Amino acid sequence: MSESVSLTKDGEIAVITIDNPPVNALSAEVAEGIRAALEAAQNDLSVKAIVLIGAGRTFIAGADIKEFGKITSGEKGGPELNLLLQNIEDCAKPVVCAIHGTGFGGGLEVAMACHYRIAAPDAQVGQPEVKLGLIPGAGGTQRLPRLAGIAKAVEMCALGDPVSASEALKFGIVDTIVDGDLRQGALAFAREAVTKGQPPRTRERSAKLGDERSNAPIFAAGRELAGKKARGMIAPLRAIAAVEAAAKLPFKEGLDRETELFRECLFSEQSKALIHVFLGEREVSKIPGVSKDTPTVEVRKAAVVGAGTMGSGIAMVYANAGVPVLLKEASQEMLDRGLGTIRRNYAASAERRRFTQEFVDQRLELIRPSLTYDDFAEADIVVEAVFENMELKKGVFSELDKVCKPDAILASNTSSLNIDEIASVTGRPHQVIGHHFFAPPNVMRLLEIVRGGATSNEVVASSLALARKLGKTGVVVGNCRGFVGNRMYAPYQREAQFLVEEGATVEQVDDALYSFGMAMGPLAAGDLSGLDVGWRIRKEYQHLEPKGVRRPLVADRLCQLQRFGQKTGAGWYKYDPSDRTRMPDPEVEKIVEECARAAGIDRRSISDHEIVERTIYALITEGARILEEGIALRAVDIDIIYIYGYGFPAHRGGPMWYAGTVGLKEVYDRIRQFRDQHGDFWEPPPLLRQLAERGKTFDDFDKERVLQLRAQKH
Ligand code: 3H9
Repeated sequence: MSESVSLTKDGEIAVITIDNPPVNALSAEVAEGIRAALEAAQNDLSVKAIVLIGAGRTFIAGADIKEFGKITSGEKGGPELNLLLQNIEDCAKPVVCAIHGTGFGGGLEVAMACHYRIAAPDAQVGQPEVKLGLIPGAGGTQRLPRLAGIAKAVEMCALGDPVSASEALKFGIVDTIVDGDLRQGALAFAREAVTKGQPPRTRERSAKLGDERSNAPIFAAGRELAGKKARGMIAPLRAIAAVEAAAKLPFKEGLDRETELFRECLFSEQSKALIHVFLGEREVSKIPGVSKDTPTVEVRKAAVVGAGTMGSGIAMVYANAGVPVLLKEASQEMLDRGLGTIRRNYAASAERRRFTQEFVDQRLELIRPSLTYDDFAEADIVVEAVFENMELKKGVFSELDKVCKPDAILASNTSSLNIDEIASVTGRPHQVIGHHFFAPPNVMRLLEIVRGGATSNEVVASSLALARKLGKTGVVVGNCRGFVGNRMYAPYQREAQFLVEEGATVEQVDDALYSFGMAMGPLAAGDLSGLDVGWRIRKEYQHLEPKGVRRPLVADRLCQLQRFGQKTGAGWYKYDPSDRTRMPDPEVEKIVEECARAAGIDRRSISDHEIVERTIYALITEGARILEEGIALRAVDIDIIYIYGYGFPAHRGGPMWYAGTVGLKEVYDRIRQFRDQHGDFWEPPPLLRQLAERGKTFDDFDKERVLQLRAQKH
């Protein structure tokens, strides 16, 4: 057949097996292999029924994502999947699809074109295309409503979340669940199917398609939900339009409409950005010196020092992954406060039905409070999460050095301090690493893994494996002030504040960036995390600041007035004490005007466009410096950090990818204008100049980097 598709026989049943590791992606070659195998099975008179099954860990997990770029660049045409699926559906012999692992995207579409579907108990099916900025493009929006009904199809196609085998059975997506050997189950099912006569064709079903009156509220609710859950994204709305076509048009016309909408999405900037994010999320775990064979420490027990907001949240992250964790504080009062926060967070999750009460009780049992370092010798990892102060952290690490076992990982949750300096107080700097979690740690996906000068490859590999176990995306970065995330955040915040001093209102800055797609505007985000945190860090680093350089004035002024943000009821905004509703504060406007007057700034009217350029280009400028210095390995590492740690919109691909969509030359020219207008912060880094002048993007930089890394390996 082909290398990835084989045809075998078991008596009168032909078995088509797809074997395209790691996830049996439906590449053009696999599609051609299935077509040829089907044709051979149809022509074989001794064959009475056909089973389609995947080898390895999963059935087809979707079309081959890596082929999309070739299609949009015109290098390759798309596989003719609709024709293949029609051939399967038209087959006169019953075709039984056996699903295990993840029958996703094109995989579910193939399955729905088969006459029968059986699933392993732990299988999942779904149409996750929207997460890649696409819609199902091989009949998923037309066949799924015919099997599962309009409401379920809208939910699955517009939100992209998978359903379990049992839910798939309940909604008629699969016909039965097979315990035990799936292949044997499929063979038995196929033999039975032979006796049933004309096999059912999904495209001919219409009983679940509803009518205009019953469907209208479903589409309206779907659009509203998609607008909230996937703000700014086109694909979910196009997916609903395609399901709407299934309800209104004959199958063939619905399929044509789906193809039209699929192509619109495929060629969109959003889809290219989201595919970059999908592949990037996997790329970031590829680190020179770290391979599958690098030995790792298996984390069975953990300990956290410090039960503040971060420490308590980190303890929850470990407990949620089933790892027993010691939580140490200096005083009973602080420990009780931390445990109180944990209990409240779990209670809220149980209330929202995110966790069951039983799960919550089990997790709470895993968190053991402590006032001493007793039992720390048992921990495979310790995460220090005390106040952001070097002396304090050094004190903790010299204690840890005394009490922890030699191969324990000693991690600091510092968000900006020098890891090498922290490690220097221990006799084992190779075991020390930064594990920078983001607030709230039990919610945010990012773990910035900070590699010190002496950190061993084993500790880096263990940290990456641990991130996966904890459900986090780990990105390895180098050691510098603020690492990648906070180092870039400083100029972003600086520009947001300068814009306010120069004439924009606080709300205008936040609204402009929210409309751009950020989860929250920078000033509202400052109020949420607490303005005192940055104030303390600024004071700690004051001696390093160059003299005579413009610095934001308002935040320090707010802190001097004890306006630390939401927790004190006032910061950049004021907050309703009953429900923390945010309100503009004329007091702040007065403070801003005073600061601007004192600094001799002529306030002016500022456009939303300038707000986005000044803040986002500040991220890009610092990101380019970080890349140049090798603090981040690839531009995509920065993109992933910003999407999962700072609420950058995934459909814009991260700041470095976004720069390429604007055009690096355009960004570079604008940055030079900003330098002329606003000073040397904006001096464009040489890397940015070189790429811009050569007509390249940061993605081109990454491609070269990946090739260099591969060459080093061989
Ligand atoms: C689609 O189907 C469109 C259709 O409607 C038809 C249109 C005409 N293609 O995630 P992992 C790679 S759109 C190519 O680490 P896990 C992945 O990059 C598609 N490669 O494993 C990685 O490579 P590497 C709809 C793929 O066990 C390796 O496999 N489908 C694909 O944690 C392992 O991946 C989806 O969106 C692919 N489709 O999770 C499903 N999928 O080792 C996307 C994975 O080089 N995939 N790879 O880094 C997933 O959600 C997860 O990969 C899955 C496995 C849950 C399947």
